[in-house]
Amino acid sequence: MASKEELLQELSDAVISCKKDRVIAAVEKAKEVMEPAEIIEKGLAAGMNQVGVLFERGKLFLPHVMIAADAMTAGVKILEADMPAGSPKKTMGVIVNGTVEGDVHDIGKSIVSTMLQSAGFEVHDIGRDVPIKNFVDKAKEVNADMIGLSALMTTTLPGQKGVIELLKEEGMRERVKVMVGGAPATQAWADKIGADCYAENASEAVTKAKELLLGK
Ligand code: B12
Repeated sequence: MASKEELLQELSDAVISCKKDRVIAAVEKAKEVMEPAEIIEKGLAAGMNQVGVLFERGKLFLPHVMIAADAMTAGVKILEADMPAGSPKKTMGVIVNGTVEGDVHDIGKSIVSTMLQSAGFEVHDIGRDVPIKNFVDKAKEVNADMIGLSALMTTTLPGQKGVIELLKEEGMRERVKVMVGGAPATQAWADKIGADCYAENASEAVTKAKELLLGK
């Protein structure tokens, strides 16, 4: 029987190989002994980060990244089916989540949505490349308690600030909390733009959302 470390390595290697079948096989094996969050964050996402490094160094090209992303998404889908569907309760909190304008990266954002949902929050995932105004409009429509903003590029980070500014203009900032995330976001950035919190990954997003919205 493979150790946990070996299984995590297998998951990561499978994503780097860009082979969907390999990712699916590794996920099926790992889910016997690990929780979905651990498989995603320590296995699949670790591989995806490595893909990013290889891309940056010119060792992998964009089509590889796209195929690797597709393979990772297939792995996450299997795990989603295993996660408690969570009967979303308005009492836990209503969250609008999306990736900001100009940014099509949505794997991490979608994992955050799934995990928040399975923790019991009512989540409205409004997709990727979402204009600032749409976040605020959706928050009004569903009477949101919090907006989650994902940005994966330094060039799209300012969109997070834009949403906070529009919330202020609309007189909604006191009522709607803002959580930011995505690889280039940091706690310092969150403080700078006046977000309520920053979370590094999906598990932390759940913990912080509970702290912010439920006080625990
Ligand atoms: C996969 C990928 C793609 C895929 C995206 C597929 C998809 N459907 O998402 C494709 C191939 C389409 C792509 C395209 C591009 N990409 Co790209 N991509 C990546 C890559 C390799 C991995 C991202 C990923 O999915 N990681 C795995 C997930 C699980 O992690 P994550 O997204 O970070 O999410 C976790 C946390 O950040 C956090 N989180 C995420 N969102 C949120 C939200 C909230 C509210 C919270 C609390 C937390 C949170 O929780 C998540 C789960 O734990 C990164 C490299 C990297 N290391 O990030 C580059 C990267 C982001 N891409 C990059 C670039 C440049 C591009 C392109 C411009 C390339 C090009 N020349 O065309 C285009 C962008 C097009 C656009 N307008 O958006 C650069 C960005 C550089 C920068 N300026 O900052 C990176 C960093 C690669 C690099 N090193 O150069 N890309």
